[in-house]
Amino acid sequence: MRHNSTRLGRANLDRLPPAIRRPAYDRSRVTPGIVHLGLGAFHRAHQAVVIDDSLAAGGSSWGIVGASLRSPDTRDALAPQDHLYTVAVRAAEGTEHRVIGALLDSVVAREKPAALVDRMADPAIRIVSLTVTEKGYCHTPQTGDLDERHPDVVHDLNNVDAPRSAPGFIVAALARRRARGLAPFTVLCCDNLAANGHTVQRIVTQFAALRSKDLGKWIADAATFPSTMVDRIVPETTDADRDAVSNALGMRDAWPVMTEPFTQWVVEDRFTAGRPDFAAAGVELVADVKPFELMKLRLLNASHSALAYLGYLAGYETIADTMLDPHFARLAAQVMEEAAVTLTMPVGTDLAAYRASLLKRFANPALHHRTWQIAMDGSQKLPQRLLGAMQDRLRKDLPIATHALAVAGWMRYVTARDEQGRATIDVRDPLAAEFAALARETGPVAERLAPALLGVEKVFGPMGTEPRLREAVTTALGRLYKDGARRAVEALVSA
Ligand code: CS2
Repeated sequence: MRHNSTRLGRANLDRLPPAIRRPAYDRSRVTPGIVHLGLGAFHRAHQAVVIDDSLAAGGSSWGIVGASLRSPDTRDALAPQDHLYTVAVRAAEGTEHRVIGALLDSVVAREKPAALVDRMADPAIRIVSLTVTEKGYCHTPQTGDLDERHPDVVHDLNNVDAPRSAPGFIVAALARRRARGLAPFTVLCCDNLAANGHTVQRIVTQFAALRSKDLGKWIADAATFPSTMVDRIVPETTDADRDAVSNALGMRDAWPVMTEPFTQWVVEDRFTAGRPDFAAAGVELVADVKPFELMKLRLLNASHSALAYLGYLAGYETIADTMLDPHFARLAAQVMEEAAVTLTMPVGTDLAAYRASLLKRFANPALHHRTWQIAMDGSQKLPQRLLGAMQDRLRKDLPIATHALAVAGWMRYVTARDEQGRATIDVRDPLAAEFAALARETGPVAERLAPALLGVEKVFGPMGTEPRLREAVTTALGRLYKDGARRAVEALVSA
């Protein structure tokens, strides 16, 4: 095939078909201003696109240096194509392709940790942004505190100039800047954590204080950690996606990213060392992101997780497949209904329209978003997605049946056994072994399994002993064992 011989790259941009959008600025003049930790598909389909727009709108000093913490795969795919890659925006009506130029270089932290610290300490770098997923912060999601016994934290405290973890890199680079008399960079968390900026500030200052009290204080006083709400659905790229994009391009892109038309980024405007022209690139700059973050976590992510666990158990491969089942579409709507009353939004926010738009996005038939992908790392996701809303509802004496079924779906899922009792579920979670051991001890009995999992403090904290929560989750898990996910969902939404 023709595209196999040509590779996307600087020298070939002019040979792309006219319908393919490409960088609308002189890329040779762009210099790095941002180091991004966690160079995954989400960053490339979300923040990097915004930066690409802001480069087109002017400022050429905000190019991105991307760092993968562990795997060399992204660097190996993108370096041979001058770090150019395609974003394929998929809708029922068709796909739009856009080549992004904002990523200038990439590094693999594991290979040369000291070089990455150097780069982050360079005065030209004024923002360090992150998408390292929930588990990348080495914290306890339930409390928001640094997990001082996390193996990466222990490692990084013993190897301060050659760290492994995201907090370790941030602290090492900030310490270096302080020693050189430089201002700190702004730390911009773009992960789905509750109060993500505050949470990361807490984790980073706790980490720094373990090195030295002064350093902790300097970071707390001088650095800023704006909170952000990031939103765009980005499924994992498959080989079929690579082929489809390469065909559209007429040349090979080794790692394009797939996404939906919708994109949103709400950011607190607290940047100590300047920032790109975000407003020109469609970013919403606000004084307080918290309500938007909670709205997204409790409406989008909560219903996403509910669909992922229960949909997976019911045998659905993707979110769009799951949404074709009217009972599951209703389930998603019902999770949102339960969560909505726990939110306090600024005047003018149209929550009903937001909820309706989420249901449409989930149903996008062109996105192949696997339930298994979203089901990953539930131990890190449950507190901010489901448990917070349950706690708020219980405080108001409101029922929690829909959220309880979602939590029960997670419990059933982490046993790693499918509805036929076969050990077929590939559970990816930092606590997977602990959950599997508990499930082995209790057996598939709701009255035993539910309390055992609710007792995992890191996930449930004190909520695990709340009697109403216990009862609702145990009842829901009992239904799942008795009737299976499909019938349990149907019964719930028909009640
Ligand atoms: C998903 C999110 O994988 C997951 O847990 O719920 O990645 C979701 O697609 C994004 O937050 C959408 O912005």
